[in-house]
Amino acid sequence: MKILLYNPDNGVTRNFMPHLWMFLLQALTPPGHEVLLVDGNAQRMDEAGIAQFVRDNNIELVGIGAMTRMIAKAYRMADAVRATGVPVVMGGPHVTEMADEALGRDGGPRHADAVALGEADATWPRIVEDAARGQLKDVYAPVDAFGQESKPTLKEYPVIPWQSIDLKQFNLVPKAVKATLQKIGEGWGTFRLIPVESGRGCPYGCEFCTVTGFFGDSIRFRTNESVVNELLLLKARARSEKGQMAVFFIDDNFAINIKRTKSLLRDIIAAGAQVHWVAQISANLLRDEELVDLIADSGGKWIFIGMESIDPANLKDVNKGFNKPGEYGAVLERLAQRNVYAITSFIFGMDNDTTGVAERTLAQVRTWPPGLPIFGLLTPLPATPLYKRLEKAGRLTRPKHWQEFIPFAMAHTPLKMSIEEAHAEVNHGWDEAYSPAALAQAVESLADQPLGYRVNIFLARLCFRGIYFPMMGKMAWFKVIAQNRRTIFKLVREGFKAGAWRGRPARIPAIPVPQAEPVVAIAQAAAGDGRVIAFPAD
Ligand code: B12
Ligand code: SF4
Repeated sequence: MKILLYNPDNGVTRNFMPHLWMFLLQALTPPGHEVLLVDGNAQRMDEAGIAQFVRDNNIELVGIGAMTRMIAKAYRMADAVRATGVPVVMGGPHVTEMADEALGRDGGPRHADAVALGEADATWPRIVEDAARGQLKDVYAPVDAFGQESKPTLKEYPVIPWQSIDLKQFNLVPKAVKATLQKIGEGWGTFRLIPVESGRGCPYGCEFCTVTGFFGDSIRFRTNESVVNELLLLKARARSEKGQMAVFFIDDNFAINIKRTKSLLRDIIAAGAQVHWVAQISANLLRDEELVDLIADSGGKWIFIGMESIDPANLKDVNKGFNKPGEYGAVLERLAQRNVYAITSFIFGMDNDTTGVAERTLAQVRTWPPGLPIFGLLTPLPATPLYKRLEKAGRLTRPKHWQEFIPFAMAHTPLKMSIEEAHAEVNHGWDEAYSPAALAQAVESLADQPLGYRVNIFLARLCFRGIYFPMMGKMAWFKVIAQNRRTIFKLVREGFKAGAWRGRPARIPAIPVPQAEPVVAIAQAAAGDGRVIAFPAD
């Protein structure tokens, strides 16, 4: 059977990273079937496009996975596929909670022939075999022989054949400069950010988050050996094609068991499996100096920290009281001393927020080492404790907000400000944090560092700007470049000074950039491609 696994685009940005579920299910597909992958963020497709693709490639089963925010598009694409007579199976966090919606059992139209609930590692092979026999069931639940919910232990993790998977659609290096960049250093013809998981589950149960409900509160880990081997495979692939590879450890809290994280990082170092990596770690776990040393030594460059709020009352409200705003600055300084920087994520529209929350937050951010702040709005995702609380209190203004997804739009009214005021706060946060003045200041704060570091933070800020202000197309990029011309000219001028790119850094480069390339060339290359980066609110 020929199977297509499809992930819909998020409708706003182009994602910088493929989705792990596709590679995982591909690796778990029983022999004898061919699996094609299409990530809508890398290859945009509309309803007619997917129907054509299915017909042209004689696809016999389509699997679609989606988060809540892409579900409306996912349903439209599923409808288009089903209209061709090909069955659709859907999975992922949204349909797990809203299976009746996907199956048309809630009075609405049916979008999926079958739904895979929860983690599908064990059910996917059954789904494929049933589909091949033409006997798909409506619902596949991960249960053991006694009907009890069962979760994969991850001890027997499949080997994803990174050496042979077609990764063309995920190359972040624009085609126009690929050949030139291939010749620089060890080669920059490709640059990919690859998702790797080392464990699943989170015991913290923050009110707005689906993870504890979906993956459970007990954590399961892969063996160190299996993670190290995967990194070695990725490194070998990058080397063989004269390119670069970085890894996003997508664990929800990569250091949730500090002892185990340290042992994994030590094993990575011992095996020479270091790659540049990004991971999500909560601030409370970054108090450990030895852990932070190991993060830096094993290739850690950016840590995503779900700070959410600088107001302890807000944090308590959403069951995230373990975050201590008073220690955020020290945590970031500890990372920066090792040249590890942070993506700091904030949520506005919490119940204790009042107008001016963005400016109060920015005032704190400005006192910290340079990083990548991101701002979102509190969103009641289905089946979360937050959703249930707001529903019970009759506070949901758009109970099925996912059916008409609007980026950065609230679905309930916060207690101390209006929805419009909350939107204005998010707008102010992005506007100020990514203004030409803020970008110049971030670059300036690394004045004691070799030029490459300043180029890194500048480019990273430019890309992150695109999460809120989509920069799709050349014109949008040229406008941004024009607005930031002073900083660019300054960097270029410095680039021509003898020794500007050398010097012993007190800090290690953040995002790897080919150091010999003038910054304008890199920025223009990015402009041609228009790709931007998006990160979650933990
Ligand atoms: C990595 C990640 C991202 C990446 C994007 C995805 C990517 N390229 O990998 C980035 C960093 C960009 C991101 C962004 C966001 N994310 Co995110 N992200 C994650 C994270 C941490 C890991 C995803 C992952 O790979 N998991 C591991 C795989 C194995 O699990 P899985 O995807 O669930 O797949 C399994 C099953 O669901 C099932 N399955 C999944 N799909 C399919 C399809 C079929 C056909 C079948 C049969 C089975 C199946 O089988 C898989 C194997 O068991 C998850 C949390 C988590 N632990 O999952 C949040 C998560 C998915 N993100 C979430 C959210 C809310 C967001 C944001 C909206 C946050 C924000 N406020 O901006 C943004 C959206 C940005 C955008 N522009 O799209 C929520 C989604 C909840 C929901 N109900 O939709 C999650 C669950 C985290 C949370 N806090 O609740 N995210
Ligand atoms: S927000 Fe992060 S720490 Fe909180 S439950 Fe979700 S994954 Fe765990």
